[in-house]
Amino acid sequence: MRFDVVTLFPEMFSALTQWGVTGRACEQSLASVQLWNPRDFCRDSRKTVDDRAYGGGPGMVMMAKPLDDTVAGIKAAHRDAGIESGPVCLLSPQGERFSQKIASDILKLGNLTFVCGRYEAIDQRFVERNVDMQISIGDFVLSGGEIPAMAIMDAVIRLIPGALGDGESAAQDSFMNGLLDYPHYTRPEVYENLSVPDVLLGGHHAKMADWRRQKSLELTLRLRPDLIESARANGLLTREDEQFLRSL
Ligand code: 4G3
Repeated sequence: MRFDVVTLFPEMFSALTQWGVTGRACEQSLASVQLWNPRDFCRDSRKTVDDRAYGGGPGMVMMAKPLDDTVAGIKAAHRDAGIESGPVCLLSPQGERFSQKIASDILKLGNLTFVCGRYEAIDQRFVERNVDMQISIGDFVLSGGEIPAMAIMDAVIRLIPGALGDGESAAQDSFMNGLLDYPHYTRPEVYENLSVPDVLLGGHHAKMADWRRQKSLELTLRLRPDLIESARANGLLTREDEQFLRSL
């Protein structure tokens, strides 16, 4: 999976590329994150990337030209590398809400370019000429698109076969089955008067699997009933699941 990222703050991405599961995936070349700074595509000596908004108002707007030239540079690099350019995605509160489904769709693309906005906004003519899709990670405003881009890349990289080590499995993750995760415990057996549920100590594997499934269903029904509806619509609930849900 190759990501190209347009950002005024490329150093931020070491949080993704240098640490943990995502860092290892980059090291093993399962994922590659190429960083592109629009300042490097400026022709003026001041390296200007922003200007005041037409119509007035507070805050600056990112200029179309440096961003346009950066995306053109990325597409030229793809051509040189013999890679098919994937879509250009703007991180924006106006975008489609990110989800596990979108993460797996991005993985199938194989290549995606993220544009991370800074300042108040981006010139609309850059958006019209270059942006194929807009994604939001939630209904809130951040100071830039870098953290949303990293959140999305993390979710996608975890899905690359081999990115998770032995004992970690994306298939077991919460949401891969459309439900919330069940509770987890480790040693000690009693902590501050709170015991690990007996069923997890008994070593009866079918019973433990049933308990975990039921806890997932119970928590999801209580906290996110909308996910139960979707799981049902997607055929992810068995007759046993439905019977258990009716018993609650
Ligand atoms: C405004 C994404 C702000 C326009 C980006 C980019 C939140 C999200 C920004 C724009 C962002 C999100 C940068 N804040 N909810 N800030 O995913 O194109």
